[in-house]
Amino acid sequence: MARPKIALIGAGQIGGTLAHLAALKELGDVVLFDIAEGIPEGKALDIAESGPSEGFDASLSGTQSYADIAGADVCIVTAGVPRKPGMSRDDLLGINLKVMKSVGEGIRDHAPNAFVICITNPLDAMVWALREFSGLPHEKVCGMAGVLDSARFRHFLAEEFNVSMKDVTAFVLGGHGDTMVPSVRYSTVAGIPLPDLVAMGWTTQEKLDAIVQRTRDGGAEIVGLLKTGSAFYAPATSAIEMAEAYLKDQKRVLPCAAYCDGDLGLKGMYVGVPTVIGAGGVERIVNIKLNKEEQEMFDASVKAVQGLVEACKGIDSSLA
Ligand code: A3D
Repeated sequence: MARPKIALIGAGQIGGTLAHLAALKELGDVVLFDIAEGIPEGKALDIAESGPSEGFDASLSGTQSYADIAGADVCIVTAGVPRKPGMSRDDLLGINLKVMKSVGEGIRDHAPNAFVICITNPLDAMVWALREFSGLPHEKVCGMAGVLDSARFRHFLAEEFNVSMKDVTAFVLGGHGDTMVPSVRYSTVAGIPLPDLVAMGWTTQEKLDAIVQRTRDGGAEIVGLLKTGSAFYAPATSAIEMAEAYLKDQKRVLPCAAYCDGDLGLKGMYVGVPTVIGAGGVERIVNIKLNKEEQEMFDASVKAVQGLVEACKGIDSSLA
């Protein structure tokens, strides 16, 4: 059987890291696409030259032509611009919406059977627009944010409790923005929910609140440190986890920006929810019950995403 084909649209910081990880994990052959001439070709060659030392079998190439992504099984989209210190993700909307149009049309014309994972910000609105421009089935287009936000939450919790992060589960709901909802009640250490751990004296409510806020600000913390761009190692790792779940039909339960139509009380929109990812793409949305406080936070997050989607419709009349 031929190796799967993985198309990476955008060969910047995240795109290059995605290519490296996909090759190291032998997930398939990688095509890096970017409008910047030389960058995808250079990164592809550089990573390919690490193959003999690492001992992976994967071919890597770079291109400026959508024809070269033909037949891709997975497309991961990072094309666009990242934020700089002082910018919010929402400030990127106008410029990245135009990018989603060309990318969506490129995928529609050359890789209509792919499982598409969008990473470009502002995430929830961009994945919605990308789906509209591409016309692919909703279950085959999703956005990466929840896996990353949850990984940040898990990392901070593992540090606080001084336990292995393998034993910490957590998930984050809602839009990938300042209104995201790290779920305390559904996050655990070895199955013990965080509120129980507070009652057991493992941490205090104040410390837990601070970790929740640090998770919400996790992207900005890294932007503030790097100054020239945003996080890329953990975002790439998170998207690879999703791509692997699809390619290997793992049926992983992962939070991602998925199309909700009747799920969690939502009608026809993309937002971060727990999902099952397998060979069918987003095969299922886990319709968890929220308590009053969680529901209020989730509603505020949904409203923020809806505002961005409306802004997209205002900019591009074909989306209205
Ligand atoms: P960067 O290193 O700038 O790479 C973006 C690449 O996109 C550049 O190489 C550009 O040349 C290329 N590009 C621009 N326009 C086009 C186009 N029309 N077609 C193809 N390629 C194009 O950015 P990055 O890799 O650090 O980040 C990429 C995106 O991911 C940004 O929008 C970030 O805000 C976003 N991001 C999202 C998360 C989430 O958790 C959702 C996390 C981190 C970054």
